[in-house]
Amino acid sequence: SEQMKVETDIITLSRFILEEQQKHAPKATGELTLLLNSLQFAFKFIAHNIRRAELVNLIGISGTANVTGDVQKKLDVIGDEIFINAMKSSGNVKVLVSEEQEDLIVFEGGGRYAVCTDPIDGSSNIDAGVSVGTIFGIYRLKDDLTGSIRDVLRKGTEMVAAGYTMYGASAHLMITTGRGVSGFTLDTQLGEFILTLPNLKIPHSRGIYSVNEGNSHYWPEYTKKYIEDLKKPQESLGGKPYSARYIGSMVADIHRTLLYGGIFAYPADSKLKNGKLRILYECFPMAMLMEQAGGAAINDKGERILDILPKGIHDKSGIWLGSKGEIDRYKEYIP
Ligand code: AHM
Ligand code: MG
Repeated sequence: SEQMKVETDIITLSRFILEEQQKHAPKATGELTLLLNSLQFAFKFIAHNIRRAELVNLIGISGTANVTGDVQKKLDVIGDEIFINAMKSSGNVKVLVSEEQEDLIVFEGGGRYAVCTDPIDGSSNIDAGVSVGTIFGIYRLKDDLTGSIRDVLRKGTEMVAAGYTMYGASAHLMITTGRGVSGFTLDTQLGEFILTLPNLKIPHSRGIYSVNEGNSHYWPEYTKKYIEDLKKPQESLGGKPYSARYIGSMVADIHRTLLYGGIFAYPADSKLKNGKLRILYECFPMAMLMEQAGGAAINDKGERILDILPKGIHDKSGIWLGSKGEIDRYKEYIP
């Protein structure tokens, strides 16, 4: 008779979230669970469109510029619309901050949560088929549920969940609700995210650095010195120097860093006084994931990223994150 080796008891994202809630918050209302379900719909829908883009030639300049000044591609607009519609219809989101929207959006009706997102980060890479991703951070609203900027201008430590979905050869979702990091892979046939990396931990150290070295002319001396030293033969690496790896798509660079270890940075410099990456929907979610995976995330002064209090929804910060051992090494150079 025919025999096949089939796993018949897989853990889907929906099952994982329900089981987590039963285990840790049996009296919870289930609103966050519903919100996470709306989120996963947005990820699947965006993944589908990115895949389709090559076929139907969606790629191209849409003619509108987003608030941070870069040229918006059609997929950015589509990703943003998909995200806004999914959050609006979930009924559990009151406030939405998107990289593509200058102002925050306050939805009418209920919802106890605020979501901050970059719907398609790294979109300048799409034409070359490089992986891009959706980054998100979630806050529970403050006591009055009117929904205002106060709900998102908060420290990263106050987030209840954060993560990203990377759209590559497969779609990978990495998520934390403050109890470690779980990794899921989208099975497009089933239409489900399947738990593939339970309780992911980042290696303590690894000889890989990831930074746009084209900006090094503008770096402060201690940053230059740190990177120069990484290029010298390392005793800890059997006499080899560090390897450089930079994709230029944050989600892809962070995904590799989480899995293999190393350090990723977008430093502040004399031109980009606060770096390039946005606090609410780029730095905070990645910092929470890193910490929950056993790594660390700091700014150029060595201060913890999650302790920053943003003053505006699109504020930026220099950022260094990755393996604990690598962050500690960088810290030794900070004057
Ligand atoms: P975007 O939000 O406009 O896509 O820009 C963010 C991206 C990140 O994904 C990436 O880490 C960074 O910009 C790369 O910047 P650079 O090209 O300056 O190295
Ligand atoms: Mg972006």
